[in-house]
Amino acid sequence: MDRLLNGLADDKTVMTAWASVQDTLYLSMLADTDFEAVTLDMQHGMQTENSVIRGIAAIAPKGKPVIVRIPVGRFDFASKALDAGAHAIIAPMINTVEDAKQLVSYTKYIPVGDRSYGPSQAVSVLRADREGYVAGANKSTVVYAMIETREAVANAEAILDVDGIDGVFVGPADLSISVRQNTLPDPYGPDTIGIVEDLAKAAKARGKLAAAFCVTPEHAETVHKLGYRLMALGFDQSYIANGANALLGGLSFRK
Ligand code: 3PY
Ligand code: MG
Repeated sequence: MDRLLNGLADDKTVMTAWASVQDTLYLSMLADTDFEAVTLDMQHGMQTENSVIRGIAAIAPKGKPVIVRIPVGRFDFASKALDAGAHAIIAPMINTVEDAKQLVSYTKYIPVGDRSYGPSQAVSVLRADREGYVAGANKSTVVYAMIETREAVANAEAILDVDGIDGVFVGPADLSISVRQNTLPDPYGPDTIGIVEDLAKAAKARGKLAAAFCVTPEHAETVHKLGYRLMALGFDQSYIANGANALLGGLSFRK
């Protein structure tokens, strides 16, 4: 049950794929790569409620944890994604303690939150036992608050102090847009890298997790050095284009 937490234990890292494409055949192929987890992105990616439920059912039997990034404020679906067998929720734009408490109320069972009971699909796809799933779910399912605005940065320590928030997830594009008040993102640029560093320290000081979205391997190297241990790297288009172009680029007769 602790598939994601086992991967993160003892300061180990988990690299997650980031999937926008809905097709279950594609998602099951993605689960066969060396990524340790697969994230289904509903906020900017094209995942829908239906594709997330079917995607989890395609990936979970392969033993890889599925993470779901919900659309802004869709805490009801966070609950349902856990019921479908997701191991973690990434909630975008958690800007206040109130946002964080609402998120927790939908995603953690009592006494931490008010998650409603109905884990049949989760126990089926995870091959789990019902009582064990429910007893362990508050620990085995991980809730990340995305910190990606100036307001969220100001409230980050208080958000991390909310019982049931397991960690922060940095959205470097929105964070840079908000901090710089410039619509052109500058992920992990000079205006935000100090904030990114402080967020990891604040999480660590509370025994919580630090995670981040990375477009390039250089981003992942940077945040890994700052203490981040769950990192999303790339997205479908880069997997397909980089893979295809690397194969073609290796052909001497095309040079
Ligand atoms: C951001 O960089 O703002 C994200 O949300 C990553 O997807
Ligand atoms: Mg964002």
